[in-house]
Amino acid sequence: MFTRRTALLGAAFAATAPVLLGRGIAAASESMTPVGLPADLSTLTRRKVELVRPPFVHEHEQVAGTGPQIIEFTMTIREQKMVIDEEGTTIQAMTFDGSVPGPLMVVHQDDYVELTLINPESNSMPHNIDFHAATGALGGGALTLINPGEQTTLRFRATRPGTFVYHCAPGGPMIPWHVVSGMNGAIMILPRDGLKNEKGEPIRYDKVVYVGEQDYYIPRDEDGNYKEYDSPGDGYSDMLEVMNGLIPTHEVFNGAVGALTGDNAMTSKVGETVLIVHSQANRDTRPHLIGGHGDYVWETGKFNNPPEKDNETWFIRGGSAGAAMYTFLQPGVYAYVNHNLIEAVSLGATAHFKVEGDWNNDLMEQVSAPGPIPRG
Ligand SMILES: [Cu+2]
Repeated sequence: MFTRRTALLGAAFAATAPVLLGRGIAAASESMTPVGLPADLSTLTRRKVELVRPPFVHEHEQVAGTGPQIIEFTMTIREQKMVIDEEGTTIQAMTFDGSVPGPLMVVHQDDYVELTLINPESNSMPHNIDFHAATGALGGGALTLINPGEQTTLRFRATRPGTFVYHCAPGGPMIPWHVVSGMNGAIMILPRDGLKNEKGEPIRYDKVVYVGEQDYYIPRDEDGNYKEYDSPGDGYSDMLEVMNGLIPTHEVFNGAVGALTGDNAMTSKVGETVLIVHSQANRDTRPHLIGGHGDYVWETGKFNNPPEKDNETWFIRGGSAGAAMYTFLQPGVYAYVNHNLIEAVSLGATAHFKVEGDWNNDLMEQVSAPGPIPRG
């Protein structure tokens, strides 16, 4: 039967099938219902978690207080126009739960992540979700492709601890287009007994923040002004052209230039230990905290590996999420940047931490203020 579903999905895949076949991942375009023995989860308890907007992270225990559980999440896909810089440039964004990046999900190793993904009728595109943390079926992408007006529930076991990206991956050029239109986020899977330092000793954070870095490719008109579109589909071919040049017009934290600076700055205080989870679903980046360090850094984000220590800058590979832990030692405003400084200053990849507390003159002191050179 020819339904609206097959019509929409058919349209999406007609454009993308040659690319998929060419790369040998044709399975992506076939509807697939895996057959296996039903998993017996009857002894597990369930817990519902309300997701929150980044840079904030939902409440969670660092050390699991129980055995593995089924953790239930719901995300609604929102296609929405967003302003992405101070000049009012817009994008017809595609988002998980209305934010770029989507919310950070936190579970423990061996928990079951059970996500209900909703694609409201008001949207225009099919979407899905590929969890880098999950095993099989394109990270869940093959099982979650939904049209506007549909929803689906996916469950996977969080077998590997670490920070991992999730993103939309509907096939062919739709994949990078949806990702650079905002459809990405991260999940943090904590070891059941919490994080550990390089000696295997337990360490804790007082606060966790989630910074999602986003490259945008906004088309310009003949006069060089950024173009606006009425829907994501309207801008598709123009944006594909800019994307294929591989030079982003914007490189931002949490969806827009200034989303984490000034009044939107993240906050901390001297003596507080902050875990910064940083994802980039598409492109390499190199976070740096100006005037601070990474006390412990899991560059690749995978907690079974000992953290690096005392980093000045760390590398987040495109398509991954890393985690850095730092205890602030001095008050002030710290810029947290992508240390490609052109991207930080000219393209937008800058955030601020406002840190309260007392200055430590032993760590740094202005011995004499700037002034004229004394005449000899
Ligand atoms: Cu999508």
